[in-house]
Amino acid sequence: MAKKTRTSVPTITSDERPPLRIGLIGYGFMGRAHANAIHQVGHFFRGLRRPVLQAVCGRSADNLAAFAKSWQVEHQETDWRKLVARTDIDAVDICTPNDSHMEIALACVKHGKMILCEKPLALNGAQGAKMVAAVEKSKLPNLVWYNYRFLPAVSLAKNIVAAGELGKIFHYRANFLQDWTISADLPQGGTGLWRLDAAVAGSGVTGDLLAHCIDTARWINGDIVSVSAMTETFIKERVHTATGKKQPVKIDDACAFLARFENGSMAVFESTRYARGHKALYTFEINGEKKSLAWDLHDLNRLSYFDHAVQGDRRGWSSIHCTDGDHPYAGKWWVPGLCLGYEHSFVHALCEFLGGLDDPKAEKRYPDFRHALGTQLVCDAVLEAARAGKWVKVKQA
Ligand code: SOE
Repeated sequence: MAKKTRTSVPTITSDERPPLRIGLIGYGFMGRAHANAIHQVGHFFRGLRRPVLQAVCGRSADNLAAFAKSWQVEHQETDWRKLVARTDIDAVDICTPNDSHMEIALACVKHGKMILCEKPLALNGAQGAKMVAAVEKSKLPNLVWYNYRFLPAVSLAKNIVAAGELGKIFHYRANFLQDWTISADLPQGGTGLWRLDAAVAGSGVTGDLLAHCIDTARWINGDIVSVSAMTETFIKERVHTATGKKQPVKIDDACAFLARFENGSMAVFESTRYARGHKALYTFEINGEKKSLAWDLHDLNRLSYFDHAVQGDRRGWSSIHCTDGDHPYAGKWWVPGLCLGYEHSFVHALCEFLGGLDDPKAEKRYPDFRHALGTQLVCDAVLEAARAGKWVKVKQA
């Protein structure tokens, strides 16, 4: 049986603490996912400091007003510097494109705000290291929203591995497959398409998708020490929305890498935006001496489980539907058997962060800036390995 580890189910019951007033920068897809988490968390995870979406910031006043109305946000700003400087805000949630994470985070530290930052931490490890130095010096709580680890089945996989049930781990493999950039007519840059512009995104699938796989892998299986990689940019030029002209595409459309973990296990990771038919297929599998585990985002409540101790004609893969009261987080929602979804991963991330405010010495189940820097350094090493065509040692955070 997996040892039960803490999911920040809070012990403090007083409601007298002041609310945690959050200012959200960015109201796109991630802004909605985070706003939903801020609204939901207190209804299902009681006893936490109550988060309030106090203000929202974005560049288009019309979109901003619509977002504020829909999510009942009292204050609006069109300049992020003003939002960060507000005295009625305790924490800032950064949901902007990657090239602005560092500047905003450093300003947050200056103004004494806690930070919740969308992934990846920054454009690269050098930026990430500056962010880590600043938040650690200030001692301000900080989180990076690597959300998938907070799904019950993924958290259960972590608990099973942490309890040593797999024995020696031999293999880790993960995929994150999409197909939304296959058309050569798709421009690069601008709302929604900044992920194709290397100056804004930092990298392509490596920082956007493999970073999720790396976060989960490092959380469950420990540090990655060396990598060898190949990347490809299938469409070499795209019209840039800023200039209207064709410009070279500098992101990686696809990346496959091999890795060695500190614990001696070996790994294969693959990600692409050119896997026709796949919209967002994140899968991983871990093979140990005694057991194996496998998970698939398209069936996100299930953890597949193989136990070598089961002998004879009953031996085989079984499937745990992680919706029962003793599965991570699940018991706080509905009755056993009813499913959770993608959006719950963000609610659980926030729950862990808020729980950590009450009990800073407890085991941290959420990725802070330092953990996210470790992930960023793996991404940097992967890109360097692909460029150089050789194995690269990963710098440790
Ligand atoms: C890209 O399409 C994307 O939205 C990522 O940016 C997210 O982090 C991932 O969870 C889903 O895909």
